[in-house]
Amino acid sequence: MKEKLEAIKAEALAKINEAKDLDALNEIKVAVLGKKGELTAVLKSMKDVAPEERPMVGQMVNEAREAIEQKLEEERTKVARMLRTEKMKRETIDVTLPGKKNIRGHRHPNQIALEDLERVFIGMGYEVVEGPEVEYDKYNFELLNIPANHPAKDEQDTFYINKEILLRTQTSPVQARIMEKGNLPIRILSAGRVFRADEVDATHSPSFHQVEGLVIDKNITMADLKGTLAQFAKEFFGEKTQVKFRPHHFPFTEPSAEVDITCFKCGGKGCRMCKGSGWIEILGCGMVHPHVLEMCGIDPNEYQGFAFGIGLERVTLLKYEIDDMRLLYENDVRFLNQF
Ligand code: 2NL
Repeated sequence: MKEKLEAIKAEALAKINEAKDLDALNEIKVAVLGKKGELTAVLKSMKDVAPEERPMVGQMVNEAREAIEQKLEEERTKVARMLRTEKMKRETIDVTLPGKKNIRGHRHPNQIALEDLERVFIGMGYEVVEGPEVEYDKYNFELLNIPANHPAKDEQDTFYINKEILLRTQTSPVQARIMEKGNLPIRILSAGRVFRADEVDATHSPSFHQVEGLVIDKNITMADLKGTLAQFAKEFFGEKTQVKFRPHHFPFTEPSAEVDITCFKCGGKGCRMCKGSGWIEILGCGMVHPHVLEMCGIDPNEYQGFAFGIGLERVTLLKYEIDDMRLLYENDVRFLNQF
């Protein structure tokens, strides 16, 4: 009996020493001290022990139990401490590591150019207006004197939703709506996205942006248009910038002109920027066609007006000397962060 107890005790203590985690310790406890445990079995067999030896055997069982329990407790503490140390090691924060940078948002170069444009015209008393990108044929074409057989109305050039409804090809419909409302005089800048069924290349996109100006008042002449755009060119491209008006044709203006500015890179001497000519085309403009005024409910004998249209992307590409419009639509932060 004595040897058996010694053997149980020795084996239990050895197993406890080898145990690697709390589960293993618990298993040993159950196997030795549990209801069906080895030591418990010895206690149960006390009835086979001679009565005079029972106290002695009992004491030995108790000693073995205490020794095992004590060892279990020691090991439990050791294992728990070890697990904790490992956990702390795993969760250590290296405060000397460089921090993660937050990537900041960035104004798109188109947006920067737009706000620069708007600032100039707001300074001259213009109000910035916006309108729907999905428009009626009436506002996009009809009221702007673009007849049914005009090539711009071809399905090759315009995205139609149905016969009457389309994606606006210019921002003028916003202005036509305002003229139709009849609150005169008018001095507005209409800016926004426009759509044309173009193939993508370095200078074309099916969706781009236009900024259009419209002034309607009594006694407005071509001189007002020229003075306004000359002032705009100086404020936007630099004090030395000169403008040149070349006769042109638009259905919605008469007379019409295209405006060139002296090259802001070379000052007019001729360089790569202006392709050697010293001039850069910047916008289209003209006196609002009397028929357009009439169709929008304004009496052309009483009121006149001028209008101009600027391609925003074109201005952005010029301003930042970017040679491919597609870069403006890719939203690559490595590109955007440069402006
Ligand atoms: C261009 C030419 C232009 C207009 C836009 C306009 C608007 C109304 C009435 C008359 Cl409501 N005209 N806008 C006039 C002339 C030229 O844009 O080449 N844009 C990029």
